[in-house]
Amino acid sequence: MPKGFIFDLDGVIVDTAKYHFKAWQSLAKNLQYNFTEQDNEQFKGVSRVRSLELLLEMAQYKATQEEKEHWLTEKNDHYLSLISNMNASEILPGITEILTALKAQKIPIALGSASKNAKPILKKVGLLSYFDVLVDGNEVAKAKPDPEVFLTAAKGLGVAPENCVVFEDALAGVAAAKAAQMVCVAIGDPAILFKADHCFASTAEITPSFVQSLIA
Ligand code: B16
Ligand code: MG
Repeated sequence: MPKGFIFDLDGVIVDTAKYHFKAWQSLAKNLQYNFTEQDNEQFKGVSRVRSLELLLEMAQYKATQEEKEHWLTEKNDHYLSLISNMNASEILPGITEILTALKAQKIPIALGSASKNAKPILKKVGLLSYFDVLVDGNEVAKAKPDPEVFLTAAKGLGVAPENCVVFEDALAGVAAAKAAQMVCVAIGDPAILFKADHCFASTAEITPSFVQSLIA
């Protein structure tokens, strides 16, 4: 059976969550809201628009459509300035080795991310050429936990969903992968990501033999 591998971006390939956090935090200041790291957990894997809605709920602020559009642009501009100097040193441990091993075995690889900035980030860290298919926030109508992002990626790879393996760090992403009938490898807290088939505390713990067992 041909296999396909699908990777989430933020929290799996690179840790851009810290940059999203800074950008949301400075926006929250305008709303007199003290945005914490704990609040930021709820934003992982969640679209930009939905993240702003969550922030407005937290700050108990009723914004006009115009304000929302202004803040979405402001947040993204700030985020883009924060990631402008990203490079290969920000790739999470073991990820380049996994991608290299898959490529050597001609296993097709896709990105399945909620981010609209996924392609420039992959370019900056030098991983773009590993990916046969990119599905990101620009391509999908329904955000995770809807399975659309991963089903579109599987289609692009030409691999049946049940033969796809998804690497995810967010609760919504794990739910999306399981709704797509895919094998899900989670990175993070097993108590939170318990719906995944396998869970590792960090990417550094994923061994080459484990990756081989997913291919076999
Ligand atoms: P952008 P992922 C997600 O990436 C992030 O986890 C989430 O925090 C962010 O709001 C979302 O992308 C949208 O990102 O503002 O760049 O379009 O984890 O799905 O790779
Ligand atoms: Mg993620």
